[in-house]
Amino acid sequence: MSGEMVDQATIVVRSGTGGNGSATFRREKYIPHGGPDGGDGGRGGHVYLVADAEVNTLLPLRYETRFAAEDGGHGSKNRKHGRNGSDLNIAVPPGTIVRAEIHGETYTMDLECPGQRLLVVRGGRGGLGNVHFTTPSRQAPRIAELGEPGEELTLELELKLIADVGLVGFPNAGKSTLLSVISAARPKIASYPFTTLQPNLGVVDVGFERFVVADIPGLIENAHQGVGLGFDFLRHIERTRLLLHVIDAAGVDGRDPVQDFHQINHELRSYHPELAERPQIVVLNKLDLPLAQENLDRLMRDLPLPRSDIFPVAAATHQGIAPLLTRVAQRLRDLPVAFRDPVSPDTPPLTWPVPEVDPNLFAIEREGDGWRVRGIKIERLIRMTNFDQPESLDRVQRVLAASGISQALVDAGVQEGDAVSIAQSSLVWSDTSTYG
Ligand SMILES: Nc1nc2c(ncn2[C@@H]2O[C@H](COP(=O)(O)OP(=O)(O)OP(=O)(O)O)[C@@H](O)[C@H]2O)c(=O)[nH]1
Ligand SMILES: [Mg+2]
Repeated sequence: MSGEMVDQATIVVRSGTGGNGSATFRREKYIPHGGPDGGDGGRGGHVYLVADAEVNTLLPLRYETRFAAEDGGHGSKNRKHGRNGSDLNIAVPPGTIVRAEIHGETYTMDLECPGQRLLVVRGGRGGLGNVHFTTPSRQAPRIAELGEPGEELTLELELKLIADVGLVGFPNAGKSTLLSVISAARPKIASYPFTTLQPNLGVVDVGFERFVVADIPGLIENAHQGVGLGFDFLRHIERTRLLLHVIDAAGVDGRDPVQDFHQINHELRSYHPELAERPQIVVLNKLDLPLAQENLDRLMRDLPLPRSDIFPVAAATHQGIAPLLTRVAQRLRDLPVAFRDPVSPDTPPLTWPVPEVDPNLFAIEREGDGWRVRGIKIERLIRMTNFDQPESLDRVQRVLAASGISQALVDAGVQEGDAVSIAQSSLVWSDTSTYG
């Protein structure tokens, strides 16, 4: 497809960080140390892309390119939970294609139907407050989790061009010539039939209005049965709102222009009855040729359309083009865009089809002179650990032991004093306490 106007944008989205859990204690009269009463942090806001039928361009996203959902509120005393951060909805036009790279893989999602939502980045979890960390041996836990950090992702957005207008007609009628005159598209033009082998799209600006025109290969008798090239391409214009029916008014190829008109409509009807019912504007082309001038009165009389929808033009010499485009823009204003059916608001959002991984799995690799531990659960724990709290460090050590990670490090040959990196943190291995 060749379309000179590409509607695209690159944005960076960030989900909210979870709120921190609280490590507070009840204050009671006469009791020096009341029990733990620190509440949990709230979840960070998610970021969604939402296909919105009211939006028809990605242009605003070229000016505002960074988006962040709200962070979760921190937990506080009296077991008070932090507020969840508000989710952020970014409106995009239906027909937007979204691309992102996640863990080195590129994913592509299609937001085609109005109302469709894509969860692009999840908000971080809220940290647990100290009420969760009491054990029989530890009645006053001075430990609470940090909120999980939000995620950042770069999104490449591209709006699929959906043709508003389809060009139909016999081969050689001048469809591609017309497209090249009304848009910046540069389709191949030649004096033999079937010059156009692939659909071309062109964007047409008329005043403040803009529409997309699709040029398809010429149709011939029995195109609907797959004769010629028409069959494959009729589907490209199935969703257009208006057809521009281009007729060689001079009959250069020796056919009668009125018969051409009926023949093409017969092919459209046979392919899809609905396609023949689509509003049409007829373009009588090649009016620069004497034969076309001779045919003109008869054509105006015999074509079963109001005169206001028949336009004599000479595409090759750019004659008669302006009133034609004004009429097309005017007709389109009253023709609704054929969106896909909207999805109901309670439909769950789409998510990236990232393969599911057991969160307990971990892997150990060398990193410089030290080691790196990877794994969903252990990385999340580390991100949510407040290393200022000695009891949090104990907790990390217990998890490392219980999950088998410590043993795996030993088996791999970890030495006293080695750096062990997990997520953004670097710990120092100590044989005596596992971690120092
Ligand atoms: N004299 C004259 N020739 C024209 C005019 N418009 C197009 N042509 C010629 O008609 C021939 C076919 O033009 P195209 O635009 O390739 O026709 P098409 O309908 O796209 O043809 P296919 O792609 O084969 O279906 C070319 O030689 C053009 O130069 C016109 O207004 N006047
Ligand atoms: Mg062509």
